[in-house]
Amino acid sequence: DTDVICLGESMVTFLPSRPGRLADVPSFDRAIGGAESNVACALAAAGHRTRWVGRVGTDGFGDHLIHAIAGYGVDTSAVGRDPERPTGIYFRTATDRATDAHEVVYYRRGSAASAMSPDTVPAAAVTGARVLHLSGITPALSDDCLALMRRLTARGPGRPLVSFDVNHRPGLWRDPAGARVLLDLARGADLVFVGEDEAADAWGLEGPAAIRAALPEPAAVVVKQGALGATEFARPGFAAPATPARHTEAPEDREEPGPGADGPAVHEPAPAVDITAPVGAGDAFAAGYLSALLRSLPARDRLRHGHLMAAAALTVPGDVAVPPATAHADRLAALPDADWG
Ligand code: KDG
Repeated sequence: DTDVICLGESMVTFLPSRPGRLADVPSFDRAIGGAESNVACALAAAGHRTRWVGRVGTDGFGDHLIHAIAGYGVDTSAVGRDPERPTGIYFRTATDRATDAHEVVYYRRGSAASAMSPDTVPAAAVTGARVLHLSGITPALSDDCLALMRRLTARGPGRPLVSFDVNHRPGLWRDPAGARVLLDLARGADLVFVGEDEAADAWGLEGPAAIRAALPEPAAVVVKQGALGATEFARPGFAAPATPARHTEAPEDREEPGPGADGPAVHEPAPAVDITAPVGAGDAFAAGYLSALLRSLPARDRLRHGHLMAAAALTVPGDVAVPPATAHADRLAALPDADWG
């Protein structure tokens, strides 16, 4: 049985050997990226049974991704191989410490993952977990990927808890209605992660309360506020199902949260860290939060575990960070408010 299934495109990532503009960097080191597999790797490293569902070419980059992600303990048996299309790759520059900016160039148009669809991703691959984690990158990849996302976020009996990280990537959307599509998909999820800045850019929504008001359907919405911390809005009793959902039968332990009033919003500040590279921090936050949710921890601890995993990702150059040992993270998350942050 699986705790979490993460579905999305993973890419071989090329990290610059030194700072500077992309035009000037002479060489790159190979690493792995992909928002959803980053979440899967961090969750598996934290001890959760995790599957990554994606699609790669039959090229060496595809071999490497599967090997590297499986190396974190992630089940890669449902990853599709496409002999016609290449594995996506991307290059980026180092983060400029003064401006926080970095350049990213993707080579993923027409990639193997862009051919994910309701036909190429078997239902069995995305069935049988407590949580299904998705992101707003996938629907930007192709019409087929959007159709798959619509299917996976359609409400119905017996589905797992659907977690959705908005991950608005304006550069990937060819459709000007992309931001609107993301709002619709988010409304189909049970748990949404979104950045406060991201919601302002994509939807013109200002502040956590306005974001929650625009997303009333999910049982929980987590607004990430950068260095300030994060705020969770959730219906009373929000929890992950105790056992995997089967699409054929409604899980007995799962109460479908109906629309209703939230419990009190919970805000947790983020601990201060010296940032090496911000890429992957949002994925790590989601992994820390989901890990705590799977362990039935309360809102404060869910947010703190999110912050702790994000801190680990912020302080390494690559997209995936090895999370702190759970026992250590538990000790930090239990600190009194005065000592936290
Ligand atoms: O969140 C980190 C991801 O952005 C990175 O790993 C690459 O998935 C990626 C993307 O599409 O930008």
